[in-house]
Amino acid sequence: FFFGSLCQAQSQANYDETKVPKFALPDVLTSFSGNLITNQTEWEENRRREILQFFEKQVYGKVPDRLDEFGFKLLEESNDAYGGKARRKQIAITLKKNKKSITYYMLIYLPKGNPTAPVFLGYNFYGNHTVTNDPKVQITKAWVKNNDALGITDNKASESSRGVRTHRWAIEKMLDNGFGLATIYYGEIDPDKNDFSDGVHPLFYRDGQSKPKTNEWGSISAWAFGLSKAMNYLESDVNISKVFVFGHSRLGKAALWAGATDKRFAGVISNNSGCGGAALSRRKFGETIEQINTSFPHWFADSFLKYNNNERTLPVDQHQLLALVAPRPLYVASALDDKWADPRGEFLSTYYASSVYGLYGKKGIDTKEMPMTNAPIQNTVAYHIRTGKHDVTDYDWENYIKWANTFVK
Ligand code: GTR
Repeated sequence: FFFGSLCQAQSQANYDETKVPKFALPDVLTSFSGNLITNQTEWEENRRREILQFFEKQVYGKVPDRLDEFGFKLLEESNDAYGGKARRKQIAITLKKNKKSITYYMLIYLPKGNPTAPVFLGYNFYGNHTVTNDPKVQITKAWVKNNDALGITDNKASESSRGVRTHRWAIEKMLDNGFGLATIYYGEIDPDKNDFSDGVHPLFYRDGQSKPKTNEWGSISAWAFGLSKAMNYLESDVNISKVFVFGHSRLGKAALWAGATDKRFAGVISNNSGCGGAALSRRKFGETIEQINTSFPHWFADSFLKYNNNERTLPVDQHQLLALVAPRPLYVASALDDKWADPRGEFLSTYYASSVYGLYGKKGIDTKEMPMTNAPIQNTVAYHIRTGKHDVTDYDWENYIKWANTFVK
C-alpha cells in the first residue's frame, strides 16, 4: 500500500528549518481582488465564500450534487456499556442517489448521567470494533487495509482486531467528564485506495462516468461529506447537544474540511493533520503537495495537481482552511517526533488564521513563538505540541476534553 515509496519520501523530505523557502503568505483578510476585510459581514459574505469556493474546486473537490434520500436506523441500543456508565447506540446511516446507495455504521457512547451530552465525532481507521473491547460492537464488513501488527489480512476485519485501537480513544475519560463519542469506520464511506469504483463517489456518476470530474471530490472530501451526513443524525438525537468533529492525520484533514463546510459542527479538532490539513503548504517542510498527490492520488481533486512543486501560485494556504472554522472553537495539535506533518507549519497556521477570530472578538493564537512542548495554549483557537510520535494519546484527549468543556457550559 504505497508503503515503500512513502517511506522513501519520508526519509528524503526536508526537515531543515534553514531550507524552508522564503514565502509570502496570502493574507486571510485581503480578498483575491485586493480588498481589505474589516468586519464580520464582509468576511462571511465575501471573503469566507471565495476561500471556501477555492478549496472546494481546487483542493478537496466539490460534492457533485445533493442526495436523493438520507435515512438512518437504530440497530441496537443498551444501557449497560462500560460497566453501566454509558448508553450505547449503533446506527445505520443510508445515503441514496440515482437508485444507488451506501450504508455506514455509527457507534455512539453517551454518559448516562447527562440527559443531553456533547460528543466528539471522529472516524476510526480499522472499524468501530477496534476502538473498544465492548463485545457488542459489530464488526465492519467493509474493505479494511491489511495491517500485520493488528492481525488484519485479506482486507477483512474479524474478532481478532476487536479493541486493538483502544489506546487511541480515551472513551472512559470522555464519559467521566460528561462527553460522549460517536465514531464511524472511514472505509465505509470511501475505501482508502486509489479507486473510484467503490464508496460514495459512484452514487453520483452519470451514465458512462467512472471517476469524479477534475474539480470534483477526492476521498478527503467524501469522508468530510460522510461526517456531515452523520451530523444529520446527531442533531436529531435528543440525548446529544454539541458535536466536536475530531480526526487524526488523514482523518484530521477530513475533520477540518467537514468543519469548514458544515457550520453545524460546534468545534473542530485536528490531531497531527499535517500536509493538506493544518500545515502551511508553502513551507515545504516534511510532506509536500507533490508528495501527497503522488502517494495518495485519490485524496484531493485532480485540479490540486497543478500545485505540485508550485505552492507559490496557490492563492490560498492552509491557514485559510482553519479560518473557515471561525468563530467556532478550533484545536490544532502536533507531536514533537511527527516532523513529516510539520508541527511548526501547523502552529503558524493557527497564528495566521487568528485575525478572523479577532473579527468576532474571539481569542486565537497571538504569537508566532511556538509554545513549549507539553504546554498547551487554549483559547477559542488552541494548540499544543506534545512529546512522542504521530499518534493519538491520552494526553491529547485530556486536553481536548478540558478545552471543549469550556464551550459546553
Ligand atoms: C501519511 C501521509 C500523511 C498522513 C498519514 C496518516 O502516510 O503522508 O499525510 O495522512 O499518512 O493518515 O496517518
